[in-house]
Amino acid sequence: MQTALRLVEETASKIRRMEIRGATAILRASLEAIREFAQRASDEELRAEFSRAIELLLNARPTEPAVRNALLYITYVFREHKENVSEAREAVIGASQRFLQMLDDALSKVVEYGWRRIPNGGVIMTHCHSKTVVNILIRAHREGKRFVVITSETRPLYQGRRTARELAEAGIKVYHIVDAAMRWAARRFKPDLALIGADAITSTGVVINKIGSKLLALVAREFDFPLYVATTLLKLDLRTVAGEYVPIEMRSPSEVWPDAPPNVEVLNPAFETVSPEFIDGIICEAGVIPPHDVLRVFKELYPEIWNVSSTSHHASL
Ligand code: RI2
Repeated sequence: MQTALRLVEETASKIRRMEIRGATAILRASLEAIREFAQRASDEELRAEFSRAIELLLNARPTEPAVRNALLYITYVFREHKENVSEAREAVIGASQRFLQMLDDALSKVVEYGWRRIPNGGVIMTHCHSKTVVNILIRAHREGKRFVVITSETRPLYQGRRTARELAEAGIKVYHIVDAAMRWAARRFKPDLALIGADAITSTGVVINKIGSKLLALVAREFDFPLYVATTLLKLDLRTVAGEYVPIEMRSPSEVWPDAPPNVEVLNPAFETVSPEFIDGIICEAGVIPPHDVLRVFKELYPEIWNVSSTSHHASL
């Protein structure tokens, strides 16, 4: 029989291999895994393996602060009840459910604010695959707006194709380009705005997103169209408040060039930063806000998560 921890290991490995990808999908899968772990584990296993289960999910991909916020909160709840294992079980299941609900509520608000920003008759550039961005664009289309989207393929794993396919299936006209053609496309199509997702946000409003995002920001600056980031603030990396940097994941060189000749060192950073001066607005669950406001708004929206996180930072200082 499979142990409950084995199920968590499977989810963590799918996240590592990027069978589950996109910050929101990773958060959802991690929450579901920990909820299932709590539902299935024996009393003994829950007590002995809870921390291991959390660690497996935390370490699956390093640049996933939403997962970190959720799992830190759930760990806090578990510890509060750890004297009584059945209470601890209920508390973990309840907290996972609450977080999942919070995520759904947040995303539907982001879409609600986001679709209104899409200009009718406009041209929109995006990069990689963000479920949040795709949902906004599909909603705008359903609301009767007509526009064209330029998607870039997003080497090395081609997530841009997924974006192109999902938009096209929804009836949206898509032009698909190689990443290096971003500037060419901007010159040719004169976009009205760029819209990207986020993997992480820092306390000062820097956005971390798929490699190539800064390139798009520079193109938007050169051709004078705004760049918006659509994301729930649950992706705010609260360690950045305590002075830490967001780790940028370096992935395997084999994703880029599996049989590269000896002496060629292939580098494969997954993400890069887009600083606040390149961002015209963060489309989040509180509306369209300036990047420098993210921490203040986060504290207002999610005081419990903020309290747990600041307590754990103070403990480690
Ligand atoms: P949603 C993706 O990263 C992309 O960088 C995308 O912009 C971001 O997650 C957010 O996606 P990866 O997991 O949460 O493909 O909006 O490395 O779906």
